[in-house]
Amino acid sequence: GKVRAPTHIISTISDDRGEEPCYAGVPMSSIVEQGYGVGDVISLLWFKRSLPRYCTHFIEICIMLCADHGPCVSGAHNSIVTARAGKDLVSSLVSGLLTIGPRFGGAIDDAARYFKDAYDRGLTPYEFVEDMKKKGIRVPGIGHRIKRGDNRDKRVELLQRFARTHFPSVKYMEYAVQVETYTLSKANNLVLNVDGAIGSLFLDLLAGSGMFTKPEIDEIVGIGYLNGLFVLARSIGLIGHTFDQKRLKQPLYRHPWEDVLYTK
Ligand code: Q5B
Repeated sequence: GKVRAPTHIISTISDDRGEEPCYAGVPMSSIVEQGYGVGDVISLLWFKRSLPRYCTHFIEICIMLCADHGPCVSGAHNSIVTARAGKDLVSSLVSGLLTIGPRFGGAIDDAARYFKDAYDRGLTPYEFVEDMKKKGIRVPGIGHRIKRGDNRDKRVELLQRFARTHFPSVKYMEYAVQVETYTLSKANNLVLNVDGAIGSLFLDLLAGSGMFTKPEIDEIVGIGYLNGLFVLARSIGLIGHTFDQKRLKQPLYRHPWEDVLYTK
């Protein structure tokens, strides 16, 4: 019989060999004609399944409200400086993206990991936070540079309101809120931030939708899919900041001496 040459790549999410590209087996004509949105496309290409409308709507809300947070945040600042140095779109974009990490925007996966572990082990918020403190680890998803207990992040409220209305269960999110109540009793800046809200609510989506098995949830949380939401969303804003600087013909950026503490 025929001997198949060994392949060097395995791919399971898309196929462009036929008349039209397919995402997780769904042809492009269905995607367009049935009015799929970007949440559905993410479901197909990241999770390899069609998710219920409330899940894809939630994904789209995450994308919309993480798309930008003004010119002063780390990512936008880098993109602006890079664009003003005369670099191209891709360079400006990636220079902003490279700031996404454990302190800025890239705490979603760790928030999901730590909240899931603590909730599943039945730790009280007090035990969880104090245990993290003993280990010298900041609670991912908690804390913000400008948001405070008396100046909450509206984005977090919007996500919570949507989930309380549409999700079958919000047990992980309610746990994160209890953690926030405890951390706020320690310091006023230790609010549940947008990373923590998305991390905890995505756990609720995974566990409550009935679309994922327990091993699949563990794999998604273990691999770390969720920072991808912030990376994807914030790319929209970083591209916008790059175009803005070029449109405004802004000169090379140089930081003022007065704003540097020169010391030995
Ligand atoms: N402390 C976010 O810190 C920030 C603590 C904590 C226990 C914590 C910090 C943090 C975890 C990572 C995280 C996502 C670096 C943030 C985002 C997107 C964004 C951004 C934007 C957008 C802020 C003062 C005291 C110290 C600390 C203690 C702080 N956080 N303790 N657990 N989590 N969070 N990142 O204000 O005793 O004085 O030494 O790492 O979730 O990135 O808008 O900017 O859309 O673009 O610099 O919203 O919270 O505070 O470092 O001066 O700390 O609080 O140990 O205690 P800050 P620090 P002490 S959302």
